[in-house]
Amino acid sequence: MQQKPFFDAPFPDAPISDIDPYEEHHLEDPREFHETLRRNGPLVWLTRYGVWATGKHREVTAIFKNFRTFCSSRGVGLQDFKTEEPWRPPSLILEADPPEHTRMRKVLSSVLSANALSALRAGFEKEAEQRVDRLLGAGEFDGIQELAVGFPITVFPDAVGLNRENRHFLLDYGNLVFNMLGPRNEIAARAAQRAASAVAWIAEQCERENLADGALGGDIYGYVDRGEITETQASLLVRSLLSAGLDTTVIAIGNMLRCFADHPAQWQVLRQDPHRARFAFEEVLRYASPVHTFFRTADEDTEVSGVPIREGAKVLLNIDCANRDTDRWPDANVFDITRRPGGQAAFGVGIHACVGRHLAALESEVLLQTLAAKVRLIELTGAPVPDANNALRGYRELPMRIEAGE
Ligand code: OVM
Repeated sequence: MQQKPFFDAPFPDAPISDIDPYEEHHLEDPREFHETLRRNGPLVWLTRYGVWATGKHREVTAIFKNFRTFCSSRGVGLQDFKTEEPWRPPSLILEADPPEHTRMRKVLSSVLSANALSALRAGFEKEAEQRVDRLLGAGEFDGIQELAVGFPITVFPDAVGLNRENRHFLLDYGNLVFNMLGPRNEIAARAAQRAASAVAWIAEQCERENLADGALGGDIYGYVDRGEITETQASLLVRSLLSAGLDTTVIAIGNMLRCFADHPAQWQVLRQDPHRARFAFEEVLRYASPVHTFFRTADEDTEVSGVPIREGAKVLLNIDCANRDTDRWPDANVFDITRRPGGQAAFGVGIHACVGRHLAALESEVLLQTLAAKVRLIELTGAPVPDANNALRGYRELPMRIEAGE
């Protein structure tokens, strides 16, 4: 048998663990890893990878906020871009620090502002209604294929301005991007195999001539025309939309369906007052966070909550554990859409907090409101099949049915 790697603790008496959070069973069910993080907190050294890890809300938030010491330009996965070659040209926004990050962020945050997106709502509603009406007569169906994938895979590429062919490549690509944030394990290898044709296809879709006018992709190229960014930068910013924009919302919607199927009383609370959809979505993100892990890299010697961290150290930030931290929310393990889940970390915190969150919220909110208006009951009809991913946590299959009701 192959010897497991072992990285010595960086100082005597450092809290250490040999757990491998990237084993498939931990990715599918993180409770044991979360327990390890809590028991050894606030930071624990993972001997299998030679990285620090935290799942405490306080430390996760503090590290996200401290973007000068804990940089993103050395990669937000397990790999350090300073010593290892990234698998693709780094993202100009995700894998960048100020001041470069700031300029790119400005472009994407105005293209993706709540205001700029409001024109999309009516089209999203129409698509959601047709889809839900069709499923009401369908009996048993797979909630992942029919709703979590089916809805965003139509409205999102339309919003960006992609043409209609080969849209399934978007899922393969997003899946690869997130898996490549972890170790080069079996899961990452399978993702790379599946996405073999997607990588070149994505690069092509990012070119100006393949993007419809009057959609988000074209809006990004508008900044080229005004001399604010280069053509190459625009294509990489479109690549960011395509990398981060689909798999994340697919998983969020899948997790949302599971949350309400498991908590029928909460479904009734929402149906009484569909305007709660926006808060309900935030609570889903807190309770079942789609992105479980991002890393930061210490760019200088520092300390966090008394733990010394050396320059070059990677820190694993376990977002879904932080979002279940009972020091932050005493009833963190209760799914309650009436809470104000302010401070939930699923979109990240600080300068890198999700720039597409308004689009994600719009998609989820429209679907949720449509379901709330037409559906009395959301019910699982079989066991959900988890989808192991090095950075995302969601389902591959969700057998379910929905029942009509005013
Ligand atoms: C990007 C990118 C990729 C993955 C995730 C992400 C969550 C961004 O290419 O910029 O944010």
